[in-house]
Amino acid sequence: MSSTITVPAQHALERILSLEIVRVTERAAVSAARLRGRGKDKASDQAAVDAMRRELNKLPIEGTVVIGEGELDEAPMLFIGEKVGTRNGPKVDIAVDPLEGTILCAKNMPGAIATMAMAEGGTLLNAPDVYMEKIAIGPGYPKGVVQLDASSEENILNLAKAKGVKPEEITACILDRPRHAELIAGVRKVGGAVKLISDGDVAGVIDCADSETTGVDIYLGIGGAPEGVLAAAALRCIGGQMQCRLQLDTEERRARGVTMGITDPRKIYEIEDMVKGDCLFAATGVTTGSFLRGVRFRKDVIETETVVMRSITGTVRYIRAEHRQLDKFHLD
Ligand code: VTB
Repeated sequence: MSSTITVPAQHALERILSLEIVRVTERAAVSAARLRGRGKDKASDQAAVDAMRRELNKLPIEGTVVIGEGELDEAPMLFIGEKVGTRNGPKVDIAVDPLEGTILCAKNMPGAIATMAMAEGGTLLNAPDVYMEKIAIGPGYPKGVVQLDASSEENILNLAKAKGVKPEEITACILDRPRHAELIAGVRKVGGAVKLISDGDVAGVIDCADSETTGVDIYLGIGGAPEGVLAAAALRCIGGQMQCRLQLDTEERRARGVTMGITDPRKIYEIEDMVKGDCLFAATGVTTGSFLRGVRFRKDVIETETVVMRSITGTVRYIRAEHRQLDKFHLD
């Protein structure tokens, strides 16, 4: 007797897209990696943007970039509102950061990635390109154990209690910026450790989801809003908690928020507010980091490592690819 498994059309398509988006971040990562260590952050970013856009336009989707390289007047490509894809497929929202960690790439330092997320049309937060306050932890904790508006002291103590360890065993990942001096002092005051990163807070948030491997339990601090939405998409797939607030602290920023539908400038966003439906997330290593190996250029082969996640099933795949036909790599 044979049985047929019926997969809803929309989901079947989504499954295929989860592999399609791997190509997008792979190509962006390879293009950026060619410029690793050249001290050219803008050029490597541009290379990643070009490659990502070219690949996105091959996908069978009717895509709208909602998190991109910037708002229309400041970004010629992959700007917020740009339409991508063949227009022959589902309506989807796209969030991209073709090169997250441009400086890391320019200096050939660990942790640069090419990343994107895709979600059903109208379900990703349309965030202006401003700063965002963020707090994130991995899965397995009671809801609300850490809070954006609590002090870092309180958050470390509450997290340690929930984890069943001493505060000394908690590590917070924080961007190394003068604006975080108080936050860092608070973590250390109660015995917690701080892992400072120079850039790359998408990876900083993702690291919280696997603290045994990465040694990071909590992400704290102010980073970019686009990176916040991308990180929320990843956590929606693998579990965890996140609270964020856009820094709409000037009239001009509040007005930009309003044009994107943000009427409450002080709103605290949880993962489900930033990524309302099912989503896919992919990231390819440009330089080797905590969870991805960087691009390797061998004699006849280019190797990439990509993680791709799917929220509907929570599946996380690591895809190591060997790319041949190097002469065609830019063209096909
Ligand atoms: C973060 C980080 C980025 O910007 O969002 C950070 O993820 C925040 O901005 O990799 P400042 O650099 O202005 O503090 C990056 O470091 C660079 O885009």
